Amino acid sequence: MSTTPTKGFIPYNPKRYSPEETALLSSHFFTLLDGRRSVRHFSPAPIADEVIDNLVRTASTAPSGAHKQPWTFCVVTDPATKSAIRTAAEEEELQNYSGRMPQEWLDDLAPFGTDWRKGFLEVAPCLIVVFKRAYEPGANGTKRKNYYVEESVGLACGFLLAAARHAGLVTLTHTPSPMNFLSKFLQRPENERPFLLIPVGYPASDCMVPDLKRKGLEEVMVRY
Ligand code: IYR
Repeated sequence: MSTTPTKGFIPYNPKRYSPEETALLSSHFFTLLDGRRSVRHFSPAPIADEVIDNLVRTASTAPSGAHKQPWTFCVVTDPATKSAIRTAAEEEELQNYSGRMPQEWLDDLAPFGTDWRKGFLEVAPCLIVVFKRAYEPGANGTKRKNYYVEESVGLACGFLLAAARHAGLVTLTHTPSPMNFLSKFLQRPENERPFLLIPVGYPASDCMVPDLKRKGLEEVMVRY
């Protein structure tokens, strides 16, 4: 059976695996990503530019509404910029942890041992600050629409975390709150809004993570 050629379409024939190979590959990928942990203790060891380029390339392969790719990945390795981001994030987080966050939230975070201090923002060799592009600026101040921006950028960030894990790197999915200061420090245009701040690096040699358990399949999946 052949499909009718359609203008603007090209053939797509990804490698077809046997059922056994498919089972093995799906299991291997699960094991790989099941080993991913959010990390707050980074080694300062640098990451090659080429590696970061590949992580961002991978993120940018994510599906997006009308293929608008409504994201910008700002890669920060400059120590002074990292330091300024840390200071600003800690100023906000100090207020969060000492009054702005309700007790229920603080209680929910207790197992993770987080507090207002964000040393990882300086220690991690690379901060990827992800911006969502609310719209695209057109000629004469017009605005071109983007679609499903949150979903699209969320998917791209997921791809980025998976790519980092695959390369043996660790990440933190960080949302300093509020994070408008990132737009200012990184001089982003009005159409871009900060979405996530993702420190990337190798884990510290004495890195510790909370002893979390993931939900079992029966808790997250319903078959019909
Ligand atoms: N942004 C704060 C608080 C925080 C909130 C959630 I939800 C977390 O999963 C972790 C932290 C902080 O970074 O400490």
